[in-house]
Amino acid sequence: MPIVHEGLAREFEYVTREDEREMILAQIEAGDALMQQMAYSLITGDHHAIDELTQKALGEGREANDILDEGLIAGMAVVGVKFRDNIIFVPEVLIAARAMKAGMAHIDPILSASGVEPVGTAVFGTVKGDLHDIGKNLCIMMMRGAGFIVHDLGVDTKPDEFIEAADENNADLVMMSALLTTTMPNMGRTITAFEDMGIRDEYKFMTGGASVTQEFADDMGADGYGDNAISCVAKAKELIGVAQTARSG
Ligand code: B12
Repeated sequence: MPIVHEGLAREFEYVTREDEREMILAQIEAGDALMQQMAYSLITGDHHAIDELTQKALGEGREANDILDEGLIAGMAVVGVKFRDNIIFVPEVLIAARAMKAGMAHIDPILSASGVEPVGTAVFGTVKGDLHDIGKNLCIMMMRGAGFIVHDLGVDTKPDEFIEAADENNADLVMMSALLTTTMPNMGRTITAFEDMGIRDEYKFMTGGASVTQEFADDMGADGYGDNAISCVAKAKELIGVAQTARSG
């Protein structure tokens, strides 16, 4: 269905990159008016509306997956773009994240009970010395929404903790976030710690965070980098050989 929700149509105009317009529009158009209302409520951070609309959609017998893809993730994709392009800032992102959480609270139990085969397993932490976790949490939420099992290691995560968690959870991906110039090198140190243990090749490493660049990620010896939650999911899927779908955001 084309975009019929006026507010959502206005919000969609913030998506200006041609490739993103195409992908996000496909996600939106896969849904109907109710899904568009959800996407809009997510973008505007109306967590009460998301709470009600998610229950309504489930009550109407819609698939949890569809609600996630066509409503919540479609909305969050627009939020990610607006944030990257400095149209909205941290408070708005946090408010949208709270709305996403309100919807996920109803969807999570259904998805985990449905026995859908997870696409992969990741351990994800903010590196040693760094307490910034907003971006990490956003990435984790999108990764989980895309079907990954993600073990959240929190902030100030030491190399040993990454190693232990990756081993214990039989992870495919080790994902690190860092926002400070002073802590970014700890991503490289973490990879080196895996190398020292002789287990570096058992995992794919991904890095990200506001000041991290592709070049820096390459220098650190990472396998992948993403500059936002959308590319984070897309790259994670690429690295473990999962086909891209609209759901990768
Ligand atoms: C919020 C914030 C804080 C909060 C953190 C709250 C929290 N729970 O996270 C608080 C107030 C605690 C804080 C503290 C500090 N901060 Co601060 N903080 C910020 C701020 C304003 C926003 C960061 C943020 O959350 N952005 C929103 C999220 C969504 O974006 P993001 O983290 O970049 O994540 C996205 C991508 O990068 C990517 N991504 C993130 N991680 C990963 C991982 C992977 C694997 C992938 C693929 C992608 C990916 O996807 C995310 C979603 O799109 C930034 C400024 C800025 N513009 O970045 C400064 C900033 C990062 N802080 C800064 C500083 C200096 C500090 C302090 C040292 C200040 C002080 N003197 O005490 C302390 C350090 C504390 C510590 N040890 O970590 C500097 C860093 C400068 C530098 N280059 O080193 C910045 C850039 C501000 C500035 N311009 O000076 N900070």
